[in-house]
Amino acid sequence: MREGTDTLTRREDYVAPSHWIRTVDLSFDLEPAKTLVISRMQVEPNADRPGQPLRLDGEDITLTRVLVNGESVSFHFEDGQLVLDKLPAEPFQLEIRNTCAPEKNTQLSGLYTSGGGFFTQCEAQGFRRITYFPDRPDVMAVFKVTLKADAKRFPMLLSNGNLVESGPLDKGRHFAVWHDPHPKPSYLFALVAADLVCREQKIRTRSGADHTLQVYVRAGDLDKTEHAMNSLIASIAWDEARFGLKLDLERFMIVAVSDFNMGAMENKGLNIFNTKFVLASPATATDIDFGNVESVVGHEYFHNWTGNRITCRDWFQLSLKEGLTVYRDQEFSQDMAGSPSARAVKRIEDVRGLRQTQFPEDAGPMAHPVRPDSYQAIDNFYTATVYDKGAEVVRMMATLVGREGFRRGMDLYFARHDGQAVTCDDFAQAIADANPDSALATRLEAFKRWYAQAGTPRLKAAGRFDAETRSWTLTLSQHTPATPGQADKWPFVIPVAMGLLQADGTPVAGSERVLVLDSAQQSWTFDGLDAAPVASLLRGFSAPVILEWEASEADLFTLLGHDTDAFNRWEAGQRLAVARLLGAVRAGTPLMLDAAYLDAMRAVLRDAALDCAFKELVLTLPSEGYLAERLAEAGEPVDPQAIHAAREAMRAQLARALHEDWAALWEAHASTGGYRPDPVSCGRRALANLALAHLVLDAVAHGDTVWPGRALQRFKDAGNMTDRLGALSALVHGRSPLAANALERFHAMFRGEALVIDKWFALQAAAPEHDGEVFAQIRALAKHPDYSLRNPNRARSLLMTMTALNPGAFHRADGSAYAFWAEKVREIDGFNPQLASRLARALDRWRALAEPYRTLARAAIEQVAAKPELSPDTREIVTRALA
Ligand code: 0A1
Ligand code: ZN
Repeated sequence: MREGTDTLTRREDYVAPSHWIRTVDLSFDLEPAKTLVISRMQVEPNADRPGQPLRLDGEDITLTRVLVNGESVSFHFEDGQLVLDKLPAEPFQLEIRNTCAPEKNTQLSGLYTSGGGFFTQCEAQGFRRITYFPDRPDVMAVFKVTLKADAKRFPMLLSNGNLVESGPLDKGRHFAVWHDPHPKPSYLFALVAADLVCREQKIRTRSGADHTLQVYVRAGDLDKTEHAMNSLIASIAWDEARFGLKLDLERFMIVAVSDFNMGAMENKGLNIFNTKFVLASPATATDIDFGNVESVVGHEYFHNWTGNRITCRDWFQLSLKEGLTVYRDQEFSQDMAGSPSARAVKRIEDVRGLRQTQFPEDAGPMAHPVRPDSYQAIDNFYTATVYDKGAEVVRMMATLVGREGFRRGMDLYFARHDGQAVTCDDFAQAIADANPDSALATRLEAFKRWYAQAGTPRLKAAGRFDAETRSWTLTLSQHTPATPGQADKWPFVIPVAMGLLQADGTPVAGSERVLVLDSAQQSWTFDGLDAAPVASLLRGFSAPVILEWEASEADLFTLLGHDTDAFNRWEAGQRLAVARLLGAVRAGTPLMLDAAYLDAMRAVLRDAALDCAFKELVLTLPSEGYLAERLAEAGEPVDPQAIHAAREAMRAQLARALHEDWAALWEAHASTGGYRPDPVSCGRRALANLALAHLVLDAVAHGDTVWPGRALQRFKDAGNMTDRLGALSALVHGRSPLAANALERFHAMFRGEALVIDKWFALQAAAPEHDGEVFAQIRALAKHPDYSLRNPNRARSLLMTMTALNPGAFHRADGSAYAFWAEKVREIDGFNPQLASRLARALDRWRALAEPYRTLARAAIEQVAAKPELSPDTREIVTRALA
C-alpha cells in the first residue's frame, strides 16, 4: 500500500525510530519477472524508545520468510507495514526474504527494468518496494550487497561502495559483492545490472588521493560521455577548492538510464542519471544540454556531502539537502562560467526559472513552506519551492554572513553533524553560530521564517528626495499574501542589495550596500545628493520577493543603459517590456511599440561592451507564463490568449523595426568555428539564433523568401545541434512553408537518437499557437508511432512542453486542450503516479484565469479527480487544486 492513501503525514508528529539498523546484508537473485531478495540486518533497539514493536515498510512486494536470530517469529500487517512485536530487548539479527517483479514495475520507483537492464530509484520511498525495511532517512546502515544475474544479459553488476568480490556461477550466471563503508539511509541504496559500457578515468586530487571515475552507458553512447566526465572532474576539484570537501570514495560511478522520472539521483558512489543529463555530443545536444549536464553532474556530486554525509532527519527537511545543493550547483556553474558577465547571465537564467515555476507555485493551491508541514505523498514535494526557493534561502544566508563567513558556517556544519540525519534548523544554527556578530545571527529566529512561511513577499519601495537637506530617503515595506493554511504572516528578514545612480547613469560613490529589512516597514536616508538618484534595488536578485517599485520609464532606461549590476540592467529591460505588453493586454488594444523602447533595444544590440549572451537575454521577451503571473498578482483575471496575442505582436514589431540589426548580428555571429560549449561561444550561438528567428518571422510576414531559405541552408549545414535546432525552430516557429520538409528531414536524420527525437516533439509542441493549428498538431503527434507515455522524457516532450511552455496552445476557448490533458493524466496515472501527478499540476493556477478558461479548467481537473482509483499522488494534487 502507498503511504497514507488519504492520510496526512505531519512534521510535528516526528518520532525517532524504535530500532536502529546497523548493518544490512542484501542478496539479489535478479530475474526480470521475479527477483528474490534476502535481507539480513543487525538490529538494535533504540534505548530511548524501549519496548516498541518494529514496523517495516513494504509496498508491492511478496513476503516469504521472517526470522529473528534464526528463528521464525510472529508478525502481522498494519497500515501496509510489517509489524514485529515480540522482539528481544537486546540487539538481534533479522532476516527477511521476499520477491518483487521488476519488469512489472512501471512506476520507476524501487527496482525496475529499462532497456533490458535492472535499475533502482529509492528516493524518497522506493526502497520499500524492494524489501521490508524502516524506509526513513534517519535510519542509517552499512550495506553489503550481493548481486546474482545472468552473465550474458547483465554483464555489469553494480552497487554502492567498493567491489569486494566477483566471479562466475553455474548456469551462465555470475555474481558481484559490493560493500559501502559509509552508513546510509535506504533512499541512497542503488543497484544496476545491465549491458553497459564505461568511460573510465583515474584522477589524483589536490590532496593527493587516487580515485577511479566511471560513466556507464549503452554501447552506442560512449562517444557522448566526455562532457559528463569532465564535469565530474571539475565538480570534484571545485568542492575541494571552494568548500574543502573531498571525495570520500575510491570509486565514483555515474550510470545513465533512459527511463527515469526525475533528473538524476545521488545514490552513494553510484549516481543514476536520466540519459538527458549525461549524454552530450555537439551533434546531438544543444548548448543548454551541455550546461544542464554540467550542473546536474555537479548537483549529484555535491550531494555526496550535502545530503549523503549529512542527511535529512525526515522528509520535511528535504530542503536541507536540496536547497543547499542547488545553491552549490548554481555557484559551481557560475564559477565555471568565469567572467563577471557570464556569471550574471547564469544568475539571470536561474532567477528566470525561479519566477517561472516557483512564484506561481507559491501563489497557487500547492503553496507550501520551504520546510513543509504536512504531505500525503512526499513525491509531490520535490518542488521548485523546496529546491529553488530553498537555494535562495541559503543564498540569503550567504549574503548576510559574507562569502568567508558562509565557508566558516559550512565548516562548522560538517564539524557538528557529519554522519548525522539533521534538520533545516540545525543548518541555519551552524551558519549563524560560526558568524555570531552577523546580520543573520542577530536575527536568526526571524530569518528562519523563510523555512516556515509560504508565499512570495511583496517588497514595496518608495523614495523621497529632499532638496533642502540634499538627502534621499528610501522606505521599504513588506507584505506577504495568505497561502493555504497560513492566513497571516510575520515579516521576513530580507537582504536588499542596492546602489544609486545619477540621472546620467554614473554610480553614486559609496551608495552600494545591503539593507536588511526585518520589520513591516523601515527607512534609510542617503545624504550628499544633488538630485533625486536612480535607485537600483534588489541587485543580483538578493531575495526571492516581488519588488513593487514604481520606477519611472526614464529611470528604467537609465538602469538598462548604465547600471553596474548586470542583473538589474536586464531587469530594467524586462520591466520596460512588461509595461508595454500588459499595457496592451489591459487596454484590449493592439500593441504598438514606441521609438524610445526600440531605440533602447537597438542600443543594447549595438553596444560593443555587452556580451552576446546578455543581449540575447535582454531581447528575449518575458514568457507568457510570467506575464500571466504579473496580472494574477494584481488580482486581474488572466486571459492567456490576450497575452499570447500581445507578445506575438511585440515579437513581430521587434523583428521588423530591428531588421538591420538582426541581419548584422547574424552575419557577425552565425559562424562560431569548431564547437565549444564555453560561455562566449554559447552566447554567440544564442544571439545568432535569436536573430535568425526574428529574420524568418519578419520574412514570412512579408512574403520574403530569402531568410527562410538561409535558415533552411543553415539547418542542413549546421555543424552542431544548437545551430541545427535554432534554424529548425526559426522555420517552424516562424511558420515558414519550408518547415514541414525540414521537420521530416530532422526526424529521418536522428531516428535512432531518443533524446533528439524528444527535441523534435518538444519543438513542435512549443510552436506559437496560430488558429489552433499547433494544438491540432500536438494531438496528432500524440498518435505518432514514436510517441509513448511510458518513457517519461518522451511523455514530457509533448505534454509538459504544451502545458508549461505553450499557454497559447493549452488555454483554448473551447477547452479541448484541457480535456486532452485530463485524459492523458488519467491514463498515465494508471501506471506511473509520479509522472501523472507532475503533469496534473498544469492547471494549479486555474483560479487566476478569466472566463471561459476558468470554468473549463475546473471541469478538466474534476474530470481527473473523478477517475476511480486515482493514485494518492495525483489525488493530493487535484484535491488541493479544487479545495
Ligand atoms: N535527489 C534527487 C532528486 C530525485 C528525487 C526523487 C527521485 O525519484 C522519485 C529521483 C531523483 C536530486 O535532487 O537530484
Ligand atoms: Zn538534489
